Amino acid sequence: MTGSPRLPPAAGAILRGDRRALARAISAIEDGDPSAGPILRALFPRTRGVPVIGFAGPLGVGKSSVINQLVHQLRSIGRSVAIVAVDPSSPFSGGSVLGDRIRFESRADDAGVYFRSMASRGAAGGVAAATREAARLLDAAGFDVVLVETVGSGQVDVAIREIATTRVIVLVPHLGDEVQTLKAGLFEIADVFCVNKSDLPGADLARRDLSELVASGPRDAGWKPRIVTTSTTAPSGIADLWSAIEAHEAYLDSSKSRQDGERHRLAIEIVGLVRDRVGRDLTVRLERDPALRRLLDEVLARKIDPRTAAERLEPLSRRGA
Ligand SMILES: Nc1nc2c(ncn2[C@@H]2O[C@H](COP(=O)(O)OP(=O)(O)OP(=O)(O)O)[C@@H](O)[C@H]2O)c(=O)[nH]1
Ligand SMILES: [Mg+2]
Repeated sequence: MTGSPRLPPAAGAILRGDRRALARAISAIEDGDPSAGPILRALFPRTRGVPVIGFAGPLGVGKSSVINQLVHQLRSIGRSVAIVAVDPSSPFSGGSVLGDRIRFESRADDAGVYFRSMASRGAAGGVAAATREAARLLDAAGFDVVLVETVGSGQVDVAIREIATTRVIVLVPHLGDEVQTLKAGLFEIADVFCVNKSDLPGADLARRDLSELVASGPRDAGWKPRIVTTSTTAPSGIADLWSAIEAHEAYLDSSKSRQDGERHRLAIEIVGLVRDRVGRDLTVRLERDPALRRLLDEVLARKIDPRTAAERLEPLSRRGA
């Protein structure tokens, strides 16, 4: 497989560990720049399917702090690691909310650590799709593990379902409202619960609440979410967290789940790409194609409603294709 004659130079550079080529390619993905396409295409066969560990949870619970500690842990056992911080660049989320959010330690001297933040400026399919493609480049570039932090909660958190092989939900003692959030969606995506800030009171109680939630979950599931307690101030529990993550990764391998999960994520990705492309084409044609323009005129004149127009648009657009 080596020495493929048509490997684009940027792809070759990424395989050789060139950080600047990697950074440029990720920016191209982020910007929706078509130059990313040939690089992704060339590198896809070189990806190994490394673990992608997603971290989600409410604002300020210590996701970045935990990841920083995990990076130390991974380096101490000789694993290289890439960290992707997903920031949807939404005005409703982001760094200024808490003021004191932790930044990832820059480790420019360590070739085994790479940090990158991702926004969704022009990326096809949004920030989740861009993050997935970036993780793939990081895999091809040789990193052993990819850690993904989603900033904020809601839609982007749920997006880790479509990217990560193991999902860690980070919480703090005094779950209260958070348990409600969990019930509303995060709970069903958790493979590992990390109760962080265990130096604060209430960690044991939080752990017990979570155990009850886990116990009341689906009986026949092959994997019961693990619960670990961590602190990053006087670091503790980080090795346990990594063990829980590795246990889940091992479970994926021992069951058919890794392949099934990958199949499912690939299906979502491919459908998303088609939807994106068809959507873009249709938007252009709706404005230019006379038959499609007439349809839009009818909606404007309140003769038909948008749903009816969508139903008619499908066959009309196919006829013109
Ligand atoms: N007491 C205590 N504070 C912690 C711990 N871990 C993180 N913090 C503090 O919690 C605050 C938020 O930490 P971050 O790591 O930025 O949390 P985050 O979840 O990444 O925050 P966002 O990305 O903004 O959602 C900082 O002030 C940290 O110092 C911990 O184990 N114990
Ligand atoms: Mg953070």
